[in-house]
Amino acid sequence: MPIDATQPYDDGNVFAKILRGELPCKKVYEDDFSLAFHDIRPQAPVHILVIPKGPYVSWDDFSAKGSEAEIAGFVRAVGHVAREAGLVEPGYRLLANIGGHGHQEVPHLHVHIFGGRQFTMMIP
Ligand code: DGP
Repeated sequence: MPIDATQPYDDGNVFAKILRGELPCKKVYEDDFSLAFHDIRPQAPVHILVIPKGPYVSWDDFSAKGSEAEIAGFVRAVGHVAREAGLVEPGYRLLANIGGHGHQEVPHLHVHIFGGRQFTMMIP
């Protein structure tokens, strides 16, 4: 079920559990601000999720409340992960779902990195 992006942060969500090491993930990258791991239901040959380590429900509160260091670190992490995955050429897609209309299901900000196939203008 899509979430309400204005809800308070719930530290029982699955990505909070992954961050605390309570659930496993196939990690591809980690630094002070971010963690990246393979999506459990891949929609492309490469489907990686990048999450900030801070307690942010969505892009909305991260962009409003995240520190400059967290935001810069997270943006750099997304680019780094895509480069390391070899996606810059031929290209890739970034996606962040926000709230109900965005069909966000996990209430911890995540950016999807999709690659390894041709995408259309439509969201996959
Ligand atoms: P979204 O609709 O943007 O909230 O997408 C949530 C994504 O998270 C979806 O592609 C599946 C993925 N996902 C959900 N639970 C888990 C999990 O426990 N582990 C991993 N690796 N991915 C998960």
